[in-house]
Amino acid sequence: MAEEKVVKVKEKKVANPEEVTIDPATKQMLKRAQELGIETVFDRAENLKPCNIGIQGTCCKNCAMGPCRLPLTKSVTEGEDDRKGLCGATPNTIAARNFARMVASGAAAHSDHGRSVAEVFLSVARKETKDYKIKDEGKLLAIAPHFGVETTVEVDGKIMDRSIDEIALEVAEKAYAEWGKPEGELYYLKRAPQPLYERWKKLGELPRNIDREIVEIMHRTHMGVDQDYKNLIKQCTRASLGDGWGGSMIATDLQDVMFGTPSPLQSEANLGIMKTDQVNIIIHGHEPILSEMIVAASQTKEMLDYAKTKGAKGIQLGGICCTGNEILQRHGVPPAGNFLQQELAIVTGACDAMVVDVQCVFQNLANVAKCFHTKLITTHRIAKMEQDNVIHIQFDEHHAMEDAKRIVRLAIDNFPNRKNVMIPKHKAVQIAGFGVESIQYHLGGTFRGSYYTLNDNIINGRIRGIAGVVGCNNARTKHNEQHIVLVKELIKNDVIVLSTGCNGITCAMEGLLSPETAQVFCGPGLAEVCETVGIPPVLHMGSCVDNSRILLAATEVVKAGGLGKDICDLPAAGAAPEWMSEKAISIGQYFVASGVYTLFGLMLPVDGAPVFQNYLFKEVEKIYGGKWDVEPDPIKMAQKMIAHIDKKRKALGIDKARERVLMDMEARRQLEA
Ligand code: SF4
Ligand code: MSK
Repeated sequence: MAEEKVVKVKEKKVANPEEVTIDPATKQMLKRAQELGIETVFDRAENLKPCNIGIQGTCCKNCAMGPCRLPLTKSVTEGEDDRKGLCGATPNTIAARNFARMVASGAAAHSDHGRSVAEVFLSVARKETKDYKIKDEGKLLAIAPHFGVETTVEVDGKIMDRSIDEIALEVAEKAYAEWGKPEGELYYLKRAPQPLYERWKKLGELPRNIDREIVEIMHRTHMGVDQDYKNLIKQCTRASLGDGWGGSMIATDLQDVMFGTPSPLQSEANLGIMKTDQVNIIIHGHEPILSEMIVAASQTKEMLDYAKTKGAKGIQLGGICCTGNEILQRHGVPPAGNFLQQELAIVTGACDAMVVDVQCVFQNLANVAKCFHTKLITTHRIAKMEQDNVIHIQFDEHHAMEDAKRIVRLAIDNFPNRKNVMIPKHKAVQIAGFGVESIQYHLGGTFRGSYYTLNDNIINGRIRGIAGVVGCNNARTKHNEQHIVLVKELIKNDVIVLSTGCNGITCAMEGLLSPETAQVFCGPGLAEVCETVGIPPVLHMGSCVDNSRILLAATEVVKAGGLGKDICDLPAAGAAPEWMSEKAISIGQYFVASGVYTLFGLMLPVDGAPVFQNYLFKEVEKIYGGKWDVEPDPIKMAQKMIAHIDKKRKALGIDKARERVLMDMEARRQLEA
């Protein structure tokens, strides 16, 4: 008699909505997903735990003799460390190679985004597309000299302005060549403070072109090539500088030239921005080439009239992740959520189309979309999905508006198919759209044309220092909690926060991007400055590539004077409390190499190689003036950042000024009492 086969199906765990997020809209949608039997990232995180060796950074699979796994065990820490891969690779080599490959991937993602932008800009300059134009001529004129492009010309002894078309074409060609020019160095490196540029030069770490440094990481980390962790980090610096001061910075600048330089504007944030009576189109990914066009298409009378024929009162766009940040900064399109909320935007049942381009897009969106009427549309030739319910509409800048209208029409046609809708009420008002230029306007003034007022307030101690807080969410930690606890602790201690990426969206959702916040959460000095100039204590500066704006803002602070001669002299620090993306590693490395003390939350996959870890966490400071650190506790993270800021204030001789300001405040309080 055949034995009955008993197949034991392991019960899948589900996440507890109260424990995995601090955001009420996320809790509500997660509960709904679970009631409907729809699995999300929060549930998967309960069932799939990270690999204990991978998390230490000491698993090598760079050749077919491996994978060689070298975990840090108790006996290793207590005795002699003789761990080796089959080829003899040490834990330092393996962890450094893995780290370097993360830098390469992150730099490639940012820089390929930049390349797409440069290609479209070249089409604009060559007049090959009618749908994109130069919107900000001033920005073009401002960046042209950095590419060695003259903006004037001498004719018969007279200085004449060159035509915008001529300048645009030369800038476009030079910018595009940055990815593969055969010799020289990247143009934008000279935008850094002079001592920083000289340091990179002396170290022999000036990137030659953007692509080459990424390719060289892949070569060096191939089996049997670079087996010196210090030498590998030198290459990480080259590739990451090619990202921050190269591909990302060019992306930001050319996007500003074509789509407009952001300036402060009001918007909202969170899933509550979606509308029951309008067509909801959620735009997710990173490259604003398409999303800009969808914004334009959705505002045409043709599309609005068409929406009415289907019973909708209008078209509501919402962003997720950084393509959302791009259209927020320039058009005020509200973000519907951050990285971990992407599946939940569909769970509302009100998402008529989700349009995705590149980076940070969950493949599981297709499975969630299957449970609703949502059309999931991929648009980029390099980013498709295998599931059969996904529609691919390949976007081409040569017929951009046509493609965008096709997508918007698809969403409108889908509006009557909605069934079970539940949109959370939660949303918050925000002021976004900050950039190097708008900070100058608000905190510097056009008269002096610099960051004078900001510096003055740092010197007199009202503002204790500057923090760049950026980056993702990560399902391995409570959604949004570390971002918010960290940022609140910083502003409470008079540290102004420059934000990008999903941190910006998180702060917006929690209401930290409104000027009124200053009185509630800030220390007295920062509150006073925010109130006087009418800014929030957290300045949202855009998307992942817009971290380049933070580098340039720091450079402007150096230029304005009184706070040292280099970025590493500034009372400043950086953090990515809930990071998850390889792009964050590239960003971290270029901030460290630019002189910034940079802390990551959760972990950094280097624990399994203590010597290499020590190099990143301590020794590199002697080389670059900045260093890496990891701190999972957001309060301790803030304390470490503040201690660093205070150390820099002391070195600058401005620590006493702050003590005086605080004494004055206290004295005033006592007087009032
Ligand atoms: Fe193992 Fe060396 Fe091959 Fe890596 S490169 S898998 S350590 S043999
Ligand atoms: S989107 S890289 S989750 S910030 Fe730029 Fe957010 Fe991080 Fe993606």
